[in-house]
Amino acid sequence: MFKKVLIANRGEIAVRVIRACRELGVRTVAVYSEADRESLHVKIADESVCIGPAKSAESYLAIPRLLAAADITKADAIHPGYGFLSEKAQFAEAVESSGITFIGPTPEAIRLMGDKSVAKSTMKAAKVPTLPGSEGILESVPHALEIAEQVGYPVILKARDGGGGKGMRVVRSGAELERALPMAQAEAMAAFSSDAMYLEKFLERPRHIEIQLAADIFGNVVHLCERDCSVQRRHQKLIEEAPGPGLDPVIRTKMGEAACRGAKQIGYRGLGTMEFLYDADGSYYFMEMNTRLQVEHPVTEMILSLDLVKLQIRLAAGEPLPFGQEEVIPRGHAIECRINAESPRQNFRPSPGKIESLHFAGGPGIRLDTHIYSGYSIPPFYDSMIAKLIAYGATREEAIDRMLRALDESRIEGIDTTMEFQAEVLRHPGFRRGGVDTHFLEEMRSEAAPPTPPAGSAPGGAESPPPPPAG
Ligand code: MV4
Repeated sequence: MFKKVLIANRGEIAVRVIRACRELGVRTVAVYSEADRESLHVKIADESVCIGPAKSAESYLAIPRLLAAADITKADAIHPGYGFLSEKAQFAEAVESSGITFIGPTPEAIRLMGDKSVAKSTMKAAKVPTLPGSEGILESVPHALEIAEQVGYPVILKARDGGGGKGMRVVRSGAELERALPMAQAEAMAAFSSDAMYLEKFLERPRHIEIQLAADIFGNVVHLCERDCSVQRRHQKLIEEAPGPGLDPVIRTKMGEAACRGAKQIGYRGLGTMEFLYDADGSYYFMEMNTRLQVEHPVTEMILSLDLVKLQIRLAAGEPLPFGQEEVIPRGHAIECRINAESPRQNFRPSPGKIESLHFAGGPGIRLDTHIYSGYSIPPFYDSMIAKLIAYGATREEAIDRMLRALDESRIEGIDTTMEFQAEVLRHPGFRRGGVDTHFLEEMRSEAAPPTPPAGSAPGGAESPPPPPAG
């Protein structure tokens, strides 16, 4: 096991990783920017190092500064958390070159899955279902038109280096494609410094179902049930749950096995998540793979009574998976609300500032992962997520009721949060019924607050402002 882990992150995930290390008897190093001096992760770590100014590019994204901090504190491993450098192959490489263990997959696996087009063809080769579309990058408008004709409209244009919906365009005709491709390319170029695009069949009303995976260095891979993350706003998840409501156990097993097959194909190790689009008829298609610990990992932890972060650290230290697939038995239901410092009534505008007073709910089945405390000032420079409230119950009904009870009981004064909005979602009959798709939120919002947005607008289209990077 490692002696000392440096956490190259901030906020609730830095706190979460420090907690796992503490339980493993591993010492911890927090790094922080000048804006995060008073952050909880700095207070609870064994040691801390200031790595630069508030701006992420000069602190949490500055590889030489992180490596210097690891060097002076003699850390033997680095945990990247989510966001920031967690999926940068170059960072994993630089860490390993310094003789430090990167708690995550190999740089090769990160690079392979970072190219969404190569990721898709790799998964197709492993017989993981994928949507029909271009094999590789679109070369020209005529090339794109030819493939779209073969596949049949509607199709969706996606950026090779994208993810999270940026540079995506839904296209319903050839004429539209001719106009949309150059625009999507320009958007991708601005966002990712590459205009490489691919195309695939567009599913009108999918659910976002993702499979949690864990792999050791000996080639063992297990699937750890699924999460349903369909409740999203502008590609930002707001509510996640596990297991997926109403998912057929046979399909669950097939999806899990497909995900394991894909992971084995690339020699994957550590924690990872395969995202699927899930159609109403029970068909599912690989979308992308996240090669990091995810924000929503707690819902999986709750239904499996498993500490995923401790598992991740043990796997990175070279330990074998401590259980087999037959021992993975989900029990009960868990829901997570991502509490953001935002004003739902002002189009979810960020609401940083001082927390004047704070009371969080507790009681049966309630868990809170957060770095905030009474008197803490939320800096305006980073992601607006300030806490994750997780409710567990024997049934989905019980989990929903507990979440509503906990949201109602919790008080955060001094800033606006998304809590009331999430309560509204949980009370909605459509959500209670279960199995909502990725359009649920926008429809619910247009029910409540007309006028309705223009119909048929592309996901990840010209909406603004872009959210800051998160998990
Ligand atoms: C799709 C799709 C429908 N068909 N691909 C959005 C984020 C990016 N990772 C992929 N996304 C989508 N890809 C095909 N072929 C619909 C979406 C999508 C979506 C997916 C998951 C969760 C929320 C979403 C919201 C809008 C669109």
